[in-house]
Formats: sequence, C-alpha cells, structure tokens
Amino acid sequence: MAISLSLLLRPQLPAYTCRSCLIRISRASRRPISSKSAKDQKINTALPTSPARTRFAPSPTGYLHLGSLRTALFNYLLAKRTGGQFLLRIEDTDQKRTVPDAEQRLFDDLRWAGLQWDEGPEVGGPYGPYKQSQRSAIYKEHAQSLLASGNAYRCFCSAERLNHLAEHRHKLGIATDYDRTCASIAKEESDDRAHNGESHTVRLKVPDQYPTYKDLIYGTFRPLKKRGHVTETSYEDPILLKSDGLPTYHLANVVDDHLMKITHVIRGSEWMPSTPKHIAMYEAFGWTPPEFAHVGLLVDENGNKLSKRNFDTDITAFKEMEIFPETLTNFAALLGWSHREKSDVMDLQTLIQNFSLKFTKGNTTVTFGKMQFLQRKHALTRAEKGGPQLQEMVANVTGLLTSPDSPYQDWKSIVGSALPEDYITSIVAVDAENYTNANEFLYRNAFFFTPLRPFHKAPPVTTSSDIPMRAQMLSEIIEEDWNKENLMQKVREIVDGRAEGKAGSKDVYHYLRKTITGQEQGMRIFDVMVILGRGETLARLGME
Ligand SMILES: *[C@@H]1O[C@H](CO)[C@@H](O)[C@H](O)[C@H]1NC(C)=O
Ligand SMILES: *[C@@H]1O[C@H](CO)[C@@H](O)[C@H](O)[C@H]1NC(C)=O
Ligand SMILES: *[C@@H]1O[C@H](CO)[C@@H](O)[C@H](O)[C@H]1NC(C)=O
Ligand SMILES: CC(=O)N[C@H]1CO[C@H](CO)[C@@H](O)[C@@H]1O
Repeated sequence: MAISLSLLLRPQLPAYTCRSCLIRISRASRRPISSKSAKDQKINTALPTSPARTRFAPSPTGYLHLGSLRTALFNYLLAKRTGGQFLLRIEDTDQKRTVPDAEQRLFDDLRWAGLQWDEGPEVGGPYGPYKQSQRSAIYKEHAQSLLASGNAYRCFCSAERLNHLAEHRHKLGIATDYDRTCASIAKEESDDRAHNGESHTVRLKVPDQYPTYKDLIYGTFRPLKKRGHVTETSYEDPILLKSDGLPTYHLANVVDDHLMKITHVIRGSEWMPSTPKHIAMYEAFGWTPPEFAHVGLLVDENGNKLSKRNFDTDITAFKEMEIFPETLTNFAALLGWSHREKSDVMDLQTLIQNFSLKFTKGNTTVTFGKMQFLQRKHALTRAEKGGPQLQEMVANVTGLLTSPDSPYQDWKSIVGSALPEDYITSIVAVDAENYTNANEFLYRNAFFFTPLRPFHKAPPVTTSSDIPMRAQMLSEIIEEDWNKENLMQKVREIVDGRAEGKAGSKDVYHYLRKTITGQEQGMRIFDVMVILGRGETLARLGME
C-alpha cells in the first residue's frame, strides 16, 4: 500500500506519536470510569479561579455536527461559568477543502444552539482577525523566529523523496516520520536556497524528550524518552509552514491560542497524540501553554466512531426533527460530562451554573433515547413558562393542522369559531410532557381534530349496561358551567347512582374515554371534555 504525501501532510490527521505515549494514552483511556485509584483522585476537577478564555476553532470544511457542537459547548460553558470569554476562530488554512456555505452555517448553527461567541467573526475583538486565512503574515513571522532560535529548520526535500521515504519506512513497519536530512544544512546555505526561491517547508525540531504536561482529564502525562530505531532514525518534526507559505494546523493553532490568550483548551481525544508536540512548540517559543482537557470520542453502541451513518449528521438533521436547541445542548452536555444534580434536565443557563471539569475518561456511547426524554421534559418547561418558546410550538402545530394538505380536514367543525392557536394551546397545556414534534403531537392527539361519532349510530358492546344512558346526565351541565369541577361532580353522581357504586367507577371512566377519544388510555378525561367543549363531547356520547 502506497503512502501518499498528502496523507503525510494532512494537518487534520494527528501525526505519529512515540509508541510509549500511545500506550499510555490507551491505558489511561481504558481505565474504567468508576475506578477510584489514587491517581484518579489527584485529578483536579475544580474550576479555575480566574476567568477562563476558551475557543471553538472549526474548519469550514464541513458543518457543525453533534461531536463538534459538544466540543464548542464545553468550551462555552467553561468560559461562562468562570466569567470569561468564549472565542470563535475559523481555521480555514485548507482552502481546497473549504465548503462554500460552511462558515455561515457554523455561525447560524452556533447561534441557534445559543452559543454566541464573545470574540470572533462578525463580532470582532481585540485579538483579531479571527480567521486564519487573514493571519498568514503572523504565522510566517513566528516560523521565522523558530528558525532564528534553532528550534525549526527548512526542509528542501522533494515530495518524491518524502513519498519514497515514507513507503520505505512503511514496508519496514516503522513510523513514517522524517529522517532529518535537511536539519544539518548550514544556516547560510539554507538562507541562500530559500532566498533563491527554492521550494521548502519549515519543520519543528522536536526535542528528544517531550515535556511533561498535565491533562485536566487524564492527569500527568510523562512522555518517555524516545529510543531511536536500531537501523533507522526517525523524527516526528512536524511541518509548520507548507511550501506555499501557509501554516499547518500545528503552528497556526499554537500561535493563535497564545496570541488570543486562550487559557483552556477542551478538545477531542484524537488530538492527544499531537499535544506533546504542541507543548514542545510552546516551550520553543518560550510561552506558557494553556491547560488541556481531552474529551473522549462519541461512539455508537458497537464502539464505532459516530459517523454520518449512525447519526453524527450535521445538526440540521436535529433541527428537521424539531429538536429544541435546549434539548440538543442538554443532550450534548451529558455526553462525557457528569454533575451532581438530581435531574439531568438542564437548559443552557442551568448548565452554565452547574458546569465543572468533571469529565469521564474514554469514549462516550451515544444513545438517542435520552434525547426524546429530554425533548419531552423541555417541552413541558416551555408549556409551563409560556412566552415565545411556547408560541413557536403552538404555531408549528397550528401550521400543520390548518395547512391545505392537513390530514385533519374536519378540524373546523370541532374548533368552531375559536382560534385554532387557542385550542392547540389548551391541548399543549395538558399534554406537553408527551410532545416531541408538531407532527407527532397532532397524530397522538388526532381525536381532538377529527369528529368521532362511533357510538351514536351503533351502540357499544355494553348495550346491556346502564352507563351510556346514565352518561346522558352530563348534558345537565349548561355551557357556562362546563368546567372540570362540575364535570367531576357530575361523573361522581353518575358513578354513585349505579348499583355497583364506586366499585363500578372504572367502567364509567373507560366508557367515557373510549367513547370520547376512541382510545384506551391517555390524558385525563376531564381535561379532554373541557377542551372539546360541551357540544362536541355530548355529540360523541350520542346526544346530538
Ligand atoms: C474510542 O473509539 C475509537 C473509534 O472507534 C477507537 O479507535 C478507540 O480505541 C476508542 N478508545 C477507547 C479508549 O475505547
Ligand atoms: C417550527 O418549525 C420550523 C420550520 O419547520 C422549525 O425550524 C422549528 O424548529 C420549529 N420549532 C419548534 C419549536 O418545533
Ligand atoms: C405521556 O406523558 C405522561 C407523563 O410523562 C406519561 O405518564 C404517559 O405515559 C405518556 N403517554 C404516552 C402515550 O406516551
Ligand atoms: C452544584 C451547582 O452549582 N448546582 C446548581 C445547578 O443549577 C441550579 C439551577 O440554576 C442551581 O440551583 C444549583 O445550585
């Protein structure tokens, strides 16, 4: 299998890390979450005592999806919890892979989710520009300073040579790193060749021993000293500037995080292998690195990374399902973060107030059942709070009901002269806890929108029963008195007047429910009778 140069240079792929580092990473992440080893307890989950500056730094090569929303959210919550700032930075150095509308969609989707950034595109800030494509000069200047200090060197190797080297090493089964051929080129020669326009990249000269650092989730990370391969020497020496003069992820990310005064970086654990290199770069610049927290990957029940096929679609899919933004942020927050509250149901403000650095180690399995649970709970909150969020739900249900292709064409005969919005609001008030989206809501409450006359002409199986006849007593309640209290009182009279007395109350309720709603169970029957109104209720009971 040939290893292409593009594979080697692709900035998105974490490059090879010393095997011992990887082993440490995988050991750390395989440790069960519940284990309370002495080492675990040393991990400080306390919040920083000063305001945190965090960032979300997406590439406009795709849309926001569940995994990246979660990363953005954790960074947002940490900044907000500590009274700091949340930055948005667009890492658009890979112009070839840029998707034209991705940037605008990222802005829209983050705002939809409520994650407004304090500094970044469209809002500005003191450390801009916040798009990497507009910062090329800054990266060049910093690469120069590493060249000057001897922490970086120019690499004039051709693509062919590097490809060949990689293939050769691949066959030997060793890391496809660089052999440092160009590291020994004298400074004068290197300067001359560059001056004469010879194509080159700039590489970081990584130290033999990576510095120790402390991950906020995994604890102290001590990369072991690298042992050279017996026959081949291999150096990770990542490329910082590509031959076109544009930075790689490694350089741009480190320079920007420093210049933008980022204090905490919460990112996916796929970046862990690169972190020692990044820390080495901070040291080479003489800078203090930010704190790092690497959160596990989102995986499906089979342990596979979430992909388009198993729902890690861009969040448009959730919008189309009419998942509320507060449901999605609540759901995303619970993927790898834990709290001490009694309830998992939290809106964004509550998440901020409860945020901590209590993350779980290892991958997080995503199951979507929880999302429907949260959606219903947030629907209930919307209904209880009222206001624009409730109005939006009602407007969507009303829109479907009254549309020309509504499956409930007879709704007007029930709603009468009332506004459909008011009618639907009254149903939402008693059934919000079962709301998932407008369409499902209409469907599960179809009996409110379809005139039911099942028993008018054909009496029910309980013909021999006195219940249908006694139920007629409900008509004694006049229009003005048609409310819950009076209905409960009348039904009590119906029950008490029968030979069975209280023992037969179940039969009475069952008859009423079945006749009025056509269903075996559902919301409280008194609520149904009030919402349907006197005329429709009595009609369904055969009293037209
Ligand atoms: C996390 O998931 C990825 C992708 O499926 C997998 O390669 C990795 O081994 C998993 N890590 C752990 C700690 O299970
Ligand atoms: C209402 O409908 C619009 C358009 O389909 C949708 O974008 C929005 O999410 C819906 N809102 C709610 C609360 O269902
Ligand atoms: C509706 O919500 C209530 C309250 O959570 C629940 O008890 C009931 O089972 C739900 N009904 C359906 C049909 O899901
Ligand atoms: C531990 C903690 O901060 N709990 C808070 C979570 O959010 C609720 C609602 O805002 C607060 O009342 C709790 O104190």
